[in-house]
Formats: sequence, structure tokens, C-alpha cells
Amino acid sequence: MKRILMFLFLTVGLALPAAAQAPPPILIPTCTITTTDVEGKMDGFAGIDPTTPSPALLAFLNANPPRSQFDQPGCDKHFGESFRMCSCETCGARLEIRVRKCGTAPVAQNNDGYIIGVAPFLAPQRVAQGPVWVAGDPNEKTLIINLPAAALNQVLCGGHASFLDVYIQDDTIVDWMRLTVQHP
Ligand SMILES: [Ca+2]
Ligand SMILES: [Ca+2]
Repeated sequence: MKRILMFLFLTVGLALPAAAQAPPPILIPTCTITTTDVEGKMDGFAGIDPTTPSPALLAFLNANPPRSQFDQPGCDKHFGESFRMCSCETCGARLEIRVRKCGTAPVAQNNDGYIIGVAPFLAPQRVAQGPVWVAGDPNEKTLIINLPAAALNQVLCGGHASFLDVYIQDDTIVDWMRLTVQHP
């Protein structure tokens, strides 16, 4: 009996400090939903598939014609496509764009840029922007652009926007775009 009591005492004695400690915090994941939206067909630049720009992006493109569709060959055409957003609050997103140079002359693409946000892309309407091509790029590549939550949410929620607009300059052909969004 004495041994049993001693064992119980030791067991309780060891257990008490642990029981007195605060329970570990319960980690509640806040970004558990992932959605993916592909625009255009992943067909290796085959044929021509229509784009579906938002009204604001269409107006932006029409102000600077001509515009291009998915897979449309040729240079000096401006490309735009939009993603309909189900919510302006996100945990960030990643945009992949399959691109090809419009011609063999390396000069043409050097100055091509992209802008992502809400057309007409005034300063408060921009989530990301940058060059499409950098020195040494092959003729085709997948451009990957991370869209931070803070900038994305500010542009979408602040502007009450339903679309995320993507504009790509004039000497780049686009095969497809894929937007992967993390949601709360
Ligand atoms: Ca250009
Ligand atoms: Ca395509």
C-alpha cells in the first residue's frame, strides 16, 4: 500500500504542474480555401481563343488599339484579360502566364511590361507591375507573379472591384493564364 501511495503521490505530483499550465493555443487556420481559375486554353499557342476582358479593361484596350486574343500571332498588339473575383478579401494569390515572343528580333520584347490590378491602372489600382522579359529568356516561358494579400485586397476591396485585370504589352503572345487564390 505504501508503495502504491508513493506512486500515486509521485504521479499526481508530476501531473499537477502540467495541469496548472495554460493549455497550448489552438491554431485556427485562416486561409484554408484555394481556388484556381484558368483563362485561355493550355494548348501551346494553337489557334486563337477569345479573351474576356472586364468592361474597364476593354475600354482601356480599345483606347490603344489594336488588341490581341489568346494565341494570336503577330507583334504590336495589346493583350488584356480579366479574372472575376468572388471576394475582395484574400490571403494572396499567384498568377502564372504562359508567354511567347512575337518575333525573332530580340529588340521587340525588351520593353514589354505587365500591369495587374484594375483598369485603367491608376496608381491606387495597381497590385503588381514589371517587365515581361529579362535578358537571356527563351522564346517561351511561364511568367510567375506573386500578388501579396495587402496590395491585392487594398485594390480590390478599396475599389469595390469585381475583376482583377491583367494587361500585357504589345510584342508578347499569351497562351493562357492561371490565377491561384488563397481565401480566408
Ligand atoms: Ca514592345
Ligand atoms: Ca492557348
